[in-house]
Amino acid sequence: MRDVRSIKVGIISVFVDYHRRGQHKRGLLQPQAAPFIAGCLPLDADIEIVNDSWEDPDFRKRYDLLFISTLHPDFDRARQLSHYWRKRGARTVLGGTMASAFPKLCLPYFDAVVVGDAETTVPQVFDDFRHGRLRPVYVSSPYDARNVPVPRFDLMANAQAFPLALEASRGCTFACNFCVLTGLGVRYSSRPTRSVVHDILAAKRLTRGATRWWEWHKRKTVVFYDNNLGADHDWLGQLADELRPLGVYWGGPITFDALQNRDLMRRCADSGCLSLYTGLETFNPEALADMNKSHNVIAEVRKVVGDCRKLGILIDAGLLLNPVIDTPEYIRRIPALLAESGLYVPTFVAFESPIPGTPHFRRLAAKREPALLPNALLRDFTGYTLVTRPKRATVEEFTEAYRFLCGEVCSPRARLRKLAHDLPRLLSRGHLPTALTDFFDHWLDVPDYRPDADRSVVAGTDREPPEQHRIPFEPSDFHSDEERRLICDPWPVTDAEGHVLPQWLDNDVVFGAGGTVRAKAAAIQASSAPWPATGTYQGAP
Ligand code: B12
Ligand code: SF4
Repeated sequence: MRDVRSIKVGIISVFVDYHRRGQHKRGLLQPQAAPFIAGCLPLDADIEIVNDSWEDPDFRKRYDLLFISTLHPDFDRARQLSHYWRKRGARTVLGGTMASAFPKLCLPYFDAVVVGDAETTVPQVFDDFRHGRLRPVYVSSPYDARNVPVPRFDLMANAQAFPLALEASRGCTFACNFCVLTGLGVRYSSRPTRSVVHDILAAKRLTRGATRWWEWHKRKTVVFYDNNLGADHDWLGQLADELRPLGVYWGGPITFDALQNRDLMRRCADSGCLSLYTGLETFNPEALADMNKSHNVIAEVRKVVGDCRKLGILIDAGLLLNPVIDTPEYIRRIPALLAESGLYVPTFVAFESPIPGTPHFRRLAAKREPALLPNALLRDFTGYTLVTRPKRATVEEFTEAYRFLCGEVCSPRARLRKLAHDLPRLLSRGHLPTALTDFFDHWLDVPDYRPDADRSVVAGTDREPPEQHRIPFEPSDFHSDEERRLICDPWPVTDAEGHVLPQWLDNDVVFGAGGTVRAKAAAIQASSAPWPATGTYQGAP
């Protein structure tokens, strides 16, 4: 059995720039899986976190045990990183939504794959590794708030804008068709509000040395990384009441029904809430119904945004374009609809992406006529490359309208109009911190999601992300050309006609009612057949 302190542990949150510029994304939201996983490990373990969206990994480093977290479209890079470090002696463990949805596909490229949550699995993985008995698949136990560790806020404090970052609940009560959570199984649990407060105080302590004197915002701002802070209105009200004495500012994601609850919003505002993000998705009722997102009420958007602003809460919203329902005419009207609602600038505009494993994906895959575009690669499923065939326009018309929309809503004019609209209203009511947040969000930290001119933004033909070739492999890292291909070539999802490849239809729902892990998921055994079936990749020694 190895001594805990002698094991060099790495945790990488993989990132590929979905605008395909090969840039880092030092925005306000950073992946929090790594500090969370670190919190599940012994306190005296030797742990290093690499936040790939903030900075490149140091390829000279050596690890004994490497945890890798990835979303679906970043999986090509996750596979490459795993191979690189396996060749250099590490054992690698994959977790996250892609691993949970498709463990059997992932397994050949990692030493172990984790299905579900980190709390109960990571300690087992670590213990098994110490004893030299790492198993291929680990499946989490049902969510239990008592198992949630204090994240190691200290280990990523320098690689994110707001280090006081944590989850207060897990899951969501809704079941939007496009959502990865729906694909994994609808579940929701909240933590006792006191333990959330406990973690915030711990975060302040742990990050004390990691901020400079002028970075007061880092010490005073809490960002919740929940899927939906407002799934239980009573609980959120209670959390707000408990946050109030802390004197912090806070923000997080929330569903529209909670924004409509005026009393709840007042309690949130009184407790320091400055901004809330909501998945508005669309102004098109037909598209909303198609997404199964009936909790959004389009006719109420202007009122809700205005009411929250009066309380000093800034509402940010993301938009999705539904290629099956939306028309170019509708897309071109969006800037006017955004202005009418008082939103002006959305957090992002993306194509509704049928992420493999979701109900939306399965529904499109089941169509007799291919509903997806030909030669779509897994890396195309970011929302910033079109993968669904538009139904009411040609691909060119649809992508043209998308480019027009991005140009309009990212323009300095749209941002100035937003600030000219909001700032007098906020300042006249004395909401200075919210006005500053608004200014920061819409002037200083605006992501430019206008696609570069040489991108097609269409699956199968879009520009390659530069990260695809950025791992410094040695020729000796591969036994054969075929092995190099299996590791380095991007994974396809559809064939040359747009039919979904069969391996993407073989996945199971993980979570059952009440957050239980379904028997089928719990019984997943190590796959003996590496994918692709013709491949000979047997894993690095
Ligand atoms: C921060 C964030 C981002 C960040 C960082 C992304 C990242 N890698 O996490 C940025 C801004 C880059 C981002 C972008 C996008 N995101 Co985002 N994002 C989030 C958010 C709000 C928080 C993620 C987080 O840190 N959670 C807290 C940690 C502790 O939990 P967790 O990540 O869920 O991990 C748990 C388990 O999965 C497990 N786990 C995770 N990794 C590992 C690894 C190992 C080894 C183990 C053992 C366990 C494990 O441990 C955790 C506890 O159980 C989530 C919503 C949410 N609340 O999860 C959406 C979410 C992940 N994003 C989502 C989407 C759709 C997007 C966008 C497409 C949105 C858009 N149109 O711009 C883009 C595209 C991303 C891409 N690469 O293609 C989806 C899922 C996408 C997917 N493919 O799985 C989510 C779930 C939101 C939703 N409900 O739809 N996002
Ligand atoms: S409300 Fe958000 S988190 Fe909940 S199912 Fe819909 S998209 Fe997913």
